[in-house]
Amino acid sequence: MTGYITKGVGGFYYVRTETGIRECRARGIFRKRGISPVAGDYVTLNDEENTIDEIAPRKNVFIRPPIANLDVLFIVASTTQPVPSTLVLDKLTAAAIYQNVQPVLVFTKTDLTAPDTLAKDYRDSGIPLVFVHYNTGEGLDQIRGWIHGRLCAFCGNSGVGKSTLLNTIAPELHRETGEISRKLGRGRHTTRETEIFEVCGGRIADTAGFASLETQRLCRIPKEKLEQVFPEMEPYREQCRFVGCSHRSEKGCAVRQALAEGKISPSRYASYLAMYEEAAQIKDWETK
Ligand SMILES: Nc1nc2c(ncn2[C@@H]2O[C@H](COP(=O)(O)OP(=O)(O)OP(=O)(O)O)[C@@H](O)[C@H]2O)c(=O)[nH]1
Ligand SMILES: [Mg+2]
Ligand SMILES: [Zn+2]
Repeated sequence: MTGYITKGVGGFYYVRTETGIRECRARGIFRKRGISPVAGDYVTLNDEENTIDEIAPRKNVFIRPPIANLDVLFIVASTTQPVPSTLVLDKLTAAAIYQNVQPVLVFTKTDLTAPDTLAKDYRDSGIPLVFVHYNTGEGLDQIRGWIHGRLCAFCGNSGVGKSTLLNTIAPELHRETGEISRKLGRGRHTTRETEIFEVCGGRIADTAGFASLETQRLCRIPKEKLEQVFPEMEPYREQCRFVGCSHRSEKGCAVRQALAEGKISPSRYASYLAMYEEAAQIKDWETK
């Protein structure tokens, strides 16, 4: 029988199969090989022994939070309180793309402050944007559309409105919102297991900890690869005069030309430069 892992707790794995959820153990062989099954893994079960016998090749895998085969990462940011740092958003979108995950930027609290600046910063980024407005319902169908048929997760700072959004699109999850979540939730959230729920014709991984994605080793992007995780550079980077152009100050740089012509956003380009400098400081052995 085959299925996917919805949750792993204390050596037990809960596998959703055609006939419902099965509680299983993993075969010892995985530990010997240094592989641990995680939520999102597609697995083959041994029906007699009730063990996971095989893990299908993964599209991607994260250690913290533990999840595999993620399709979409919703990066939720608020137009006001807490005001987003575009550098943090750009690191998260870059880390997602680097791990073969589609980032989707979701802007909340558009009823309080118009998202004009953010809209301008990301208009040409090549990253899908969703503006959520609860009074008009704007954006909600777009979110549901992204979830349909995919495994998705949400990340973003405390207070941006992740739980509020989840409660609107999937009320059955009963997320705590506002002060209550922050007063009661902290300790529990950090240790909580990843769990996958089926909603809106797709799946949501209920997980905490993607905020630190950019600091994780798996997501450290070598400076030469940074141009690949800024989708808006794609049309220009082949046109630079020098092969291996780092798009920082070189003569004949088509990316800088596009920046000068207003085709690439200054805030996105500033993030590229900052990330390039950071990546240049990391020694090779640290990225291995
Ligand atoms: N006006 C307005 N308030 C919002 C919106 N989205 C969320 N809020 C409010 O912002 C506060 C924080 O929302 P939550 O959904 O709890 O935020 P969260 O991202 O889940 O926060 P953590 O669980 O701490 O990570 C709550 O008081 C919400 O009612 C919005 O679009 N407009
Ligand atoms: Mg919350
Ligand atoms: Zn260049």
